[in-house]
Amino acid sequence: MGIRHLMTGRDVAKDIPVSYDEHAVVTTGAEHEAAGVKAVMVSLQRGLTSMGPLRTAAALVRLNQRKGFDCPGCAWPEEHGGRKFAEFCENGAKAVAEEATKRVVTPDFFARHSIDDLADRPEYWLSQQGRITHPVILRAGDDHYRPISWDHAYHVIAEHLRALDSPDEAVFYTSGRTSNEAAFAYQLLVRSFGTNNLPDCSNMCHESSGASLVDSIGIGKGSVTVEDLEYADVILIAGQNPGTNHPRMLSVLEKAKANGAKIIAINPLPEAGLMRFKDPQKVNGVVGNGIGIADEFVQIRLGGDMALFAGLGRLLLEADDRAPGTVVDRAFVAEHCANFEAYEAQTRAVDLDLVLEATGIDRAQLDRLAEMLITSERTIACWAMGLTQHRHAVPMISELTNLLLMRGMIGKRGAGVCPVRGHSNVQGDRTMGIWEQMPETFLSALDARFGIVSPRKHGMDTVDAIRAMRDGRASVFMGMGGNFALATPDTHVTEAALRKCSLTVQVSTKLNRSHVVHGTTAIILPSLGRTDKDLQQGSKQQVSVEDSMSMVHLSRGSLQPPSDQVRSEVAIVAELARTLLGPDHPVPWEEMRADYDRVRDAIAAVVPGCDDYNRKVRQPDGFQLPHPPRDSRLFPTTTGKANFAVNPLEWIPVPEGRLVLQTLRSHDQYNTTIYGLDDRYRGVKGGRRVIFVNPDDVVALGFSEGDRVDLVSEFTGASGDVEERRAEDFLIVPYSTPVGNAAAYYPETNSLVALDHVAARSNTPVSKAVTIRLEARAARG
Ligand SMILES: Nc1nc2c(c(=O)[nH]1)N[C@H]1C(S)=C(S)[C@@H](COP(=O)(O)OP(=O)(O)OC[C@H]3O[C@@H](n4cnc5c(=O)[nH]c(N)nc54)[C@H](O)[C@@H]3O)O[C@H]1N2
Ligand SMILES: Nc1nc2c(c(=O)[nH]1)N[C@H]1C(S)=C(S)[C@@H](COP(=O)(O)OP(=O)(O)OC[C@H]3O[C@@H](n4cnc5c(=O)[nH]c(N)nc54)[C@H](O)[C@@H]3O)O[C@H]1N2
Ligand SMILES: [Mo]
Repeated sequence: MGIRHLMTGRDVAKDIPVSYDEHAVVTTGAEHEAAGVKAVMVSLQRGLTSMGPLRTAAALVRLNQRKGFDCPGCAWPEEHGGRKFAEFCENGAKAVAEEATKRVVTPDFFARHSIDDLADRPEYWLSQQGRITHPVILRAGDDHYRPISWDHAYHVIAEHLRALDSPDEAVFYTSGRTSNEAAFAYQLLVRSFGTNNLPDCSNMCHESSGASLVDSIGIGKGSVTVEDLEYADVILIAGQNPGTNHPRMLSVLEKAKANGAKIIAINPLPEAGLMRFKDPQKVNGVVGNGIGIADEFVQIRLGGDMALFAGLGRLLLEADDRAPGTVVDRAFVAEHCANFEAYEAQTRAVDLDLVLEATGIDRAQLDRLAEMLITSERTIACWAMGLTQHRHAVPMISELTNLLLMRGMIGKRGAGVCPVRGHSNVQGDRTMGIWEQMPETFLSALDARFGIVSPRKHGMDTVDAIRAMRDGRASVFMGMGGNFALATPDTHVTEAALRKCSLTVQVSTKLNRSHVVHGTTAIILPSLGRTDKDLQQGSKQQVSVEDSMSMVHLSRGSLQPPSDQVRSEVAIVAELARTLLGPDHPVPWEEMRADYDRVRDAIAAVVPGCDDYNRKVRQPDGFQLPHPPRDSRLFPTTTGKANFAVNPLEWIPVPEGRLVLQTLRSHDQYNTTIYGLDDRYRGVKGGRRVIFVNPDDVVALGFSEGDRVDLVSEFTGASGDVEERRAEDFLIVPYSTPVGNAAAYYPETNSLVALDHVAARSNTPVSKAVTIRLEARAARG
């Protein structure tokens, strides 16, 4: 029997275990195919358990439909030409169930659970308590969050912000679910207040892709559309696990294959979605054996991709020597590219033995891959966190772009670069100005539109913001969504940094670690999510989002929000702005809150490519933002051409007796939100504290399957000293991964990632290459 909450009529969480044994892990052997009937069953089951039958039906019929809401799962685009009924996947359905759950976290909940009690709870438990229904405050010295009125909450925040010596002592984080309207309003508030401290989740995600692509092609976004994938001859998928993280991509890949495309999967792990796939939307997918996705599975060593791309570059140049002009697209290179000669000189000298060592693959496979690239007339390169979260991520991605440029594979049908974004609107948030270093053109347009003076000094990104809070240079933290405490690296350092703040504010849908790791005063502001109906003064509002392929379209939530005390992110920003900036501030905050069309008018005036925004987003499938390389082979770089990048070759040798660890997602989580304790595709059930190790390493390091170990990371800091960090008690699971390379789940392993271990140029934490040693639990007594 559930307890009905009086105010909302929703069920209070009742069936989440209060504690569970994280080591009750069962391994069942990895599955080699993704989706299929099981996926549909899992999604329906999750929906029914957390939303009940009516909300499940209401939610799933509107998911990714023209008049419905954008899936809060990933940023993979919807297909055009009339979206299919039920364009959803298992993990999209889980993301919806997670948000549209009927469970609620009420003021009663906070009265029952002290902050110390909550701080001891596992993240899974916190995630599963339900939607937050009321604004609450934890006052200095108090041990419970208590209800607070919205107005009072805004006043407390404004007082803390005004008390700072400089606006630069405040940090305004954004996660990637925030709509374009909310993001635009938020950056306008922050810049009106006087700082560019706008770190976002992208700093930990595709920042390396942006940094690399801006140099290479002049714009930090992907150059292909979904349709392009269907025309491609060859699709590379490097460092991405689409079966779990972008499942709808698999149906597009299936179509591409039916049209004759060959797929090269470059990954240390044989991920289920890359090996075989059954489309749950199709009868043959449901009953048949599914199709093998990868034509070539390149089981690469962690961080070996740069060497792979450089080695392929050399083989392509040599093939061109044998048949001049057939491999290198001389006309494209001459007309559109700069720095080819330097690239050619460096690439001809690449040591192929080193390439084989760095990648761990054999020469025959390298030759086969080169042949595939040579014969392909249309090549697309897709990638995600396996490339972006390395020390050499930026040059690694540039090396991949070099390969495409050499063959003229940008700005034509069926070819191009495709960084596959994570959060459903992370790309849109950037377009709207969530960035600590927006260009002058954007800032001056913003100033001209509103008569404000935006600050010009660049702000802090995520890693710099943690350093600033740690060192007392920033003391107010506000998070627009996300889970800063747990998504960031070096958990102990980050938690201590947040605890030093005078105020932490979280705008959230659900409870997470960032609510219990708090400043002296802490406030939680509950916000509407993507699926919720958004009424402002009785009139229904819609928001817009941008997907991974620059398509912008509307999203309309339709479900009953968790309580009448939950506000939209736009409303929260506008109301805070009025309190903080005063009634005479030149931005018409109240008008924008009351009618989001007014926010969109401003977007049209300020954001490049968004003119006539209100009309264009209302087109049935929205509209596509301009992309000069894709649209007309124009490259807005410093040279005005596409630049071949020349960088010293880097890779990751494994020190003696050590392993290089990647931290990644299970099939049952959304970033720090843990949906469940199983990773079906990798054969893990009932727990998350596991480390996947090559069977030969298990033996060589003196362990056996099922041993419990501590993971100790070793990082050489600036002083030259080796710093150690420890994550305790993981179960060894022998797994198919290259010798010397291991894998374990994020966020349990974030404490192992040193704050200073970042990608050169993008400052992205190196979450995919942590040097560790294993220590037997028993040895420590
Ligand atoms: N269901 C679900 N969907 C999600 C998310 C989620 O947590 N759950 N998160 C969203 C977000 S924010 C993001 S950014 C994306 C993340 O999507 P992914 O990037 O697919 O996520 P990861 O789990 O980090 O997986 C990284 C993949 O890269 C491989 N890899 C690791 N290191 C290397 C390397 O050095 N070289 C190569 N070639 N491969 C490597 C890993 O084996 C793994 O397959 O997904 C988004 N979608
Ligand atoms: N070790 C390691 N660390 C990583 C990564 C990794 O691969 N390895 N990946 C990195 C990547 S790619 C990313 S993107 C970051 C993710 O970092 P974040 O985006 O900060 O983390 P999430 O876990 O996605 O945030 C989940 C929380 O967002 C809130 N939320 C959800 N929907 C909404 C909404 O609509 N509105 C509001 N206001 N709040 C909402 C909920 O309260 C929920 O608890 O983590 C990074 N950290
Ligand atoms: Mo991400």
